[in-house]
Amino acid sequence: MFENELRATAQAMVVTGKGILAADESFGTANKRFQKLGIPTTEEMRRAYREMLFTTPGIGDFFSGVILFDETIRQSTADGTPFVQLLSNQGIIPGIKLDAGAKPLAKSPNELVTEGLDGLRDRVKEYYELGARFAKWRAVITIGEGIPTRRCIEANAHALARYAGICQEGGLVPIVEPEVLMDGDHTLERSYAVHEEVLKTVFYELHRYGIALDQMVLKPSMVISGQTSSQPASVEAVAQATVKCLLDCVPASVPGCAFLSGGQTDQQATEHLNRMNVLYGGKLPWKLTFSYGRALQQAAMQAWMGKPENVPTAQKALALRARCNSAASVGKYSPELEKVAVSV
Ligand code: 5MM
Repeated sequence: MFENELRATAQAMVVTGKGILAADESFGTANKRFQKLGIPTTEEMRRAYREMLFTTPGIGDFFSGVILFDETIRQSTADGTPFVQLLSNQGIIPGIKLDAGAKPLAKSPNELVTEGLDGLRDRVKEYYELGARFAKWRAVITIGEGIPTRRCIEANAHALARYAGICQEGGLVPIVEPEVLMDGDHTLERSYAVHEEVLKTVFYELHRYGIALDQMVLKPSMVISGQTSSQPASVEAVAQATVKCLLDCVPASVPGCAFLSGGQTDQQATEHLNRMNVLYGGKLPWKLTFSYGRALQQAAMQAWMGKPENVPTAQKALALRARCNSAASVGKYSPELEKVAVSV
């Protein structure tokens, strides 16, 4: 019923030169980030923060979509414009986080499974009526001694596929996000092996559940050495390994891969994406773009600090990251771009 609309939305989400802002931090994550900076953890502060982000002049040139949290999709600017309308007016597609978070997987110490399938059909219907046109579900895979287990990979892939099916039935393009964490001291090769197993399992489950691959977007992590690895991989190695792994695992009918940043520094996330597009842009079956949370927002949040007088500086910080990542999504980023002032 929604097929044409879903196909068009998925294409628009990965349109050339644009990416997705992940602003769907749940209460726990948003409050943790505020607390670190001494920002009060109130509903009004979370609203004011998102208003600062979404009213940044020019973001419609760089963002195709914004992922919202349940609280945020119901909020408005101080002068009463609903956020959904504010984004749509700028040509930005509103999306919604649908998972209920990653919880401990029974009988699998240190592994997580993402919950949120109960009642999902009704929630999809409500969010569609509220104006969302795509959704996100994040599965978390940890690399460590003896993990990830097949049990963990399969449980998460199964949930991703069931979520994606309910989304497509209800008119929301599913972002399928299997995140392999960067935490740990693993090598690039180990990251590759885990990504390959996870992505192959996810696409097997998507197939089993009848998911239309041209009506979804993949949000993968990059194939990268662990944060405490003694052999940190170069930008070139990360770009090559990530694209090779995606070519091995992601069917050509998927319109695009919009990466998460996963704890990389702002500039690392930009450089890795840029290098992939420099090396392979135009030769791949799908677009490679960004769907960053921290790597787009952290400089802006640090500049904002919860103070209205800091809004212009914070918006400049967001606009700078948006512009750099937009350039990276077409292989046109260079570190000099970091120094070119943005006008907001
Ligand atoms: C991995 O997190 C997603 C991408 O963000 P990064 O680029 O910072 O890695 C992000 O969309 C995440 O799912 C949201 O921030 C929501 O997080 P919580 O912890 O609230 O589910």
